[in-house]
Amino acid sequence: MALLSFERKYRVRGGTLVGGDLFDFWVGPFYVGFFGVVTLFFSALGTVLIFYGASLGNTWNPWLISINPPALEVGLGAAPLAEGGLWQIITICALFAFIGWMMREVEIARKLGIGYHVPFAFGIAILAYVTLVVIRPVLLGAWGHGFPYGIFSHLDWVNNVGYAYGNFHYNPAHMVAVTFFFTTCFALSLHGSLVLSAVNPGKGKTIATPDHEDTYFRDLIGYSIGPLGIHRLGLFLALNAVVWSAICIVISGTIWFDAWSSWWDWYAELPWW
Ligand code: BCL
Ligand code: BCL
Ligand code: BPH
Repeated sequence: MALLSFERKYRVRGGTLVGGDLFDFWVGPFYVGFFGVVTLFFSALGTVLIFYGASLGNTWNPWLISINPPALEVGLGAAPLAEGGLWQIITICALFAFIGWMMREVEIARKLGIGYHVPFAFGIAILAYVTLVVIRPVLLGAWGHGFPYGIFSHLDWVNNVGYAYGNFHYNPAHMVAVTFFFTTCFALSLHGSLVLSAVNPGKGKTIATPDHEDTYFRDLIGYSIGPLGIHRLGLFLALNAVVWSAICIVISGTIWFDAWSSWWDWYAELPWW
């Protein structure tokens, strides 16, 4: 990979949050740092435990392997390894691996002197995971409400939890989240295609400028959000998609217990119909 022109100046010590100079080095293209070591350790441990859990189960079929959370009766206590304890330890490993990864992003941003936007955005993804396996289970009083770690089994969990509230599509926060996901794809498809149309015109032709890009959308729909604005909009849409996802699941079973379709009764009961 091509070296950045300023890499010699950039690849110097400093900017770390923890560990001082100790892990302040690169391995090939990868920055290590204290948090790189943290991530590596917990990723490896978590993955090994998944394989150990698989060896206790009855299949090596990758689609079917599943590490299940404890039974609901265990509540918020610790479970024996083979009966949900592995899931609990793997969850802790995953949390440290994800947060370590985010902190490593922070250290890289500090070294480069750029903003913390990427780790912040990843933090929102972590928040969604924490909502699913920590916040909601704690509010409901049992780790058994977390989702199982298996390719197919976690789909069963989504399906079963969905139908526990009737038609989950009626969950208003789920509606907002789904709409944000669709809108994120819409925005990225416009942005990706517009940039390529201007800066990848084909051999021998000159590339166009941001002015061309702005003019394209002004001609088409009367408005262009601009080169900086599109990235703000994109980030806003993507983060909202996940924040509303976290909201839609955390309110299910904690403040709404019924079928989500009956949440809309207030609407049918408005006095003017
Ligand atoms: Mg899921 C699907 C992982 C939470 C609902 N889900 C997927 C698959 C992948 C996965 C196996 C493709 C995802 C993808 O491309 O994302 N899900 C996954 C993980 C978590 C998770 C790792 C997590 O929180 C730690 N999923 C959840 C929660 C639900 C949920 C519980 C709401 C978000 N998920 C669904 C539904 C579907 C999936 C519904 C699908 O239809 C789809 C599928 O086909 O399932 C069979 C975008 C991210 C990327 C493109 C980046 C690359 C990510 C890679 C592909 C992840 C590989 C995970 C690996 C197999 C897990 C083991 C880790 C190792 C031990 C290290
Ligand atoms: Mg729904 C949730 C869309 C139908 C029940 N549903 C969601 C949301 C999303 C969505 C808004 C999941 C995204 C998310 O949370 O990401 N649902 C959606 C759509 C339809 C739909 C578009 C549709 O029909 C067109 N849902 C239904 C039907 C119900 C239903 C009606 C089932 C019958 N739906 C549920 C339930 C849930 C959802 C139940 C949820 O719990 C879920 C939700 O809101 O969860 C919060 C968030 C992202 C994550 C959690 C991923 C976190 C990733 C972590 C931090 C990093 C992983 C790293 C990985 C291990 C590394 C791998 C190794 C490397 C690759 C090397
Ligand atoms: O580095 C990255 O990207 C290149 C970071 C990342 C991000 C980032 C990063 O900077 C950002 C900004 C986002 N994700 C954003 C978002 C969206 C908006 C907030 C949101 C929709 C989303 N990410 C979703 C997802 C999903 C979904 C929808 O399911 C997945 C699967 C991911 N993101 C995945 C990832 C990784 C590719 C990467 C990332 N998002 C973070 C890599 C990382 O944390 O590495 C350290 C950890 C490991 C290498 C492995 C840990 C292993 C565990 C210890 C054991 C496994 C436990 C797990 C719970 C089992 C699950 C089994 C499944 C089958 C269910």
